Amino acid sequence: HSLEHDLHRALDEGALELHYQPLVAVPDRQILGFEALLRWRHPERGMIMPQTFIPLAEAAGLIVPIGDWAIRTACAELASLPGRPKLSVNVSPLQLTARFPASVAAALKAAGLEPARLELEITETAMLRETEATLTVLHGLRNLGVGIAMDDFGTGFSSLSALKRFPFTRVKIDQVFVRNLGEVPESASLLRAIVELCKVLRMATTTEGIETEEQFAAVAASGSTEAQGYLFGRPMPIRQATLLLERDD
Ligand code: G
Ligand code: G
Ligand code: MN
Ligand code: NA
Repeated sequence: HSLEHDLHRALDEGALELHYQPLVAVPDRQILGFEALLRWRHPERGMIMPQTFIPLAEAAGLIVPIGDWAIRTACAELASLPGRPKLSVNVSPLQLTARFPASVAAALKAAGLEPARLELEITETAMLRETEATLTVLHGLRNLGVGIAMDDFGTGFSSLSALKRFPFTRVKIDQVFVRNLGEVPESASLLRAIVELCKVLRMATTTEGIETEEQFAAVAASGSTEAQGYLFGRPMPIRQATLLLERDD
């Protein structure tokens, strides 16, 4: 069988699950919330990562039902955690159909999650087009009170002009900037400049991919107020995320 064939059944068979990676405050490391990340527990091939199956889901017309499932499940699982953590969920540009804001509103209502606790992450790709329809959907989400983050900022397609054209409330600064800190001399200044730019545009920042204390110190110096990376926690099942939160208070 092809992986795509199996993916058609994965949702019905309960083979998809979400792992949660902590988002922490800079510099005190308090847990602010979690990013939900999809995993596919394949009966024969073991755990399959989203980089493999999200493109298949997009090509097979399955990204809308899978994406809806991820948002509903993440809202429901997170609503039961103590301390009102926030929740970030990745969204493919193909999910931004006219019915999407109503579907997000229904997920929030069913879970009893306040809209301000939810943020949707979108990578600016060739698929994220600045059409009237896309902008209407994004403004519809903003009107619900949901945040919208530009994911993987600084890679591939992302551009400064996109930051102004789309109603983003947050920028997630790609791991590549943190990776370069030890190697590329101007990288600390570059990180600071991006954070400064986001402040001018009144957008919050999250710096991704922090693995070491040295990297964390540079992120703190940059003025970025939120961080994510293996230093604080890997993506983990909801039960572990709950334990981490209980330990954090
Ligand atoms: O943990 P990691 O390998 O989990 O995730 C890799 C990438 O897969 C993320 O950067 C994200 O863009 C994508 N991804 C993870 N979960 C989802 C999801 O629920 N929906 C979409 N559209 N993409 C996801
Ligand atoms: O949505 P996005 O592409 O930003 O998803 C985050 C991806 O980055 C996930 O695949 C997640 O597992 C991965 N990730 C998160 N923190 C770290 C880190 O500190 N180091 C590395 N190498 N990967 C990370
Ligand atoms: Mn993301
Ligand atoms: Na991403």
